[in-house]
Amino acid sequence: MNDRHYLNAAALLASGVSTVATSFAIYATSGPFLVSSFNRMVLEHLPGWFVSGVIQRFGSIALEMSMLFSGVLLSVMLGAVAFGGYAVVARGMSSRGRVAGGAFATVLVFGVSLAIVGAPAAVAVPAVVGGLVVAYIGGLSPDEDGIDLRRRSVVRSVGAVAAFNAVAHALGLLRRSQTRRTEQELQQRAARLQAGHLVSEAGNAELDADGIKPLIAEIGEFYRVDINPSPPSVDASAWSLSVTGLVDEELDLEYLDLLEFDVTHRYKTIRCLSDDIDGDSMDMAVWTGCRVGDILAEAGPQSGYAMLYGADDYWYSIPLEDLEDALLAYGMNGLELPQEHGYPARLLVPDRWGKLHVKWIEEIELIDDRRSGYWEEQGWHGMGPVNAVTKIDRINRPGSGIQICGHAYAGARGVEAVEVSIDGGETWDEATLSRPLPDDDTIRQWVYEFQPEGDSHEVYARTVDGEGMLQTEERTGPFPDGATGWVSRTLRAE
Ligand SMILES: Nc1nc2c(c(=O)[nH]1)N[C@H]1C(S)=C(S)[C@@H](COP(=O)(O)O)O[C@H]1N2
Ligand SMILES: [Mo]
Repeated sequence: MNDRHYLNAAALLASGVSTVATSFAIYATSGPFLVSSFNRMVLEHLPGWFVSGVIQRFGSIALEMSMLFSGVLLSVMLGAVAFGGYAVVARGMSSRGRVAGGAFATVLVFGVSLAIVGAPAAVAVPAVVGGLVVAYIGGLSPDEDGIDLRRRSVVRSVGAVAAFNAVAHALGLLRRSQTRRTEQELQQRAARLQAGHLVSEAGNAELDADGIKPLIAEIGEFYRVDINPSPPSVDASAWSLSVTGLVDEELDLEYLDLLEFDVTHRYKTIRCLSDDIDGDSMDMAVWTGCRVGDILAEAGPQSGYAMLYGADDYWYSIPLEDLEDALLAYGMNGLELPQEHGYPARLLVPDRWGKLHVKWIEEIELIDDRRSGYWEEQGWHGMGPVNAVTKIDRINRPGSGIQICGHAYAGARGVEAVEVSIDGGETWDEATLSRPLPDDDTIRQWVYEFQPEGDSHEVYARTVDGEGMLQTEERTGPFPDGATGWVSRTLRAE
């Protein structure tokens, strides 16, 4: 290696490290930090059993190690991108070439970082720093007899970059310690990673058909129902969940206290009572949290009913037996529970309509007797299991055939079969289903293909649940008990 090569290698490494250090200085180890996002990507590409195994075996150390590994790998990658871009443009080493090279390197680093983090504002400053550093050091030229470390330009450049990195790392560390980074937070992050794997596993269970609804809804796609136009913003550090009323001992649990209970991940669908047969108010996600039964056991309930209160003045009463196996969720699809879906924590009640899944939950009060709930006051019913529903997502016409695809849900009973009739209900045939997921309360996708005959087909689809019950034929609207009936379409032969 000659001195030119040393300088190039130095430019590459210094640029990559400086980009990452800048991101660290700004975001510490929070979400938009480049290495946090990159580490997630790396771990997602490793097999789930491997990552879960390592995390279970080595706990938080495994996570620190993977962050370190990802940090080094990412620094080298971003440095190579920056240097590559710089070198292509700044060939002649004229000062204009250096500026153009640095600018091009910035654009490339910005693009790659954006692909990793997904938020332009979070990567702009680190990318500019990466471009500046590569132009700064890459623009140095070795003397004829090698790099003279006493030469002022070299000393100045290397010294400035080193000083910058020292300050950036110090800032990042300081901010990290200020953000109350405890063992529990690391545990929580490990839990999120495991949930991320469950999201990928659901992807593997899916059917392959154009326009079919994915099993797991992305957070931005997940339907929302709120009694207010905008969700309450609850500060997790000031928040607590209190368990009050008829209990042996009242509890007041802070956010981090929740992490002391065993972590549970669950695939679960939420369906709104107002969801029509052809409606859109039903989605599934992977939820992370703790069992409400574990919390209740600490409080020692002395009655059979509870009142649930959300921070938005939303309230419901519920029999205690429904609450035992409910989940107090603080994570969704491997991420922190989003504000819209109830941050810091929400309830998820097995086999019940969405309205009972109180978001922004603040208090569980044990009471003597059943009382009503927010939507009951408006005349709605539906305190029992959710109705089965079969939905059509898309009709495809591959070649001369017709392909119908959709998804189906039957609460905790599960979807055993989806039956399709193409002759107005005379005869029925079974659709192909996506692989079942391990939990109750999960959606299955379905696909049915046939060759059209005659002018048109009256198509019906219906679900048989895990207890062998056929979905109700009678068509009713959602109010007040939830919609029933078979979905139908009239398809013309083309
Ligand atoms: N605190 C609170 N919880 C709530 C609601 C609400 O308005 N406030 N809406 C309920 C209704 S009717 C449904 S269907 C679900 C919807 O949950 P999502 O918005 O996360 O999809 O939340 C339930 N929990
Ligand atoms: Mo709802």
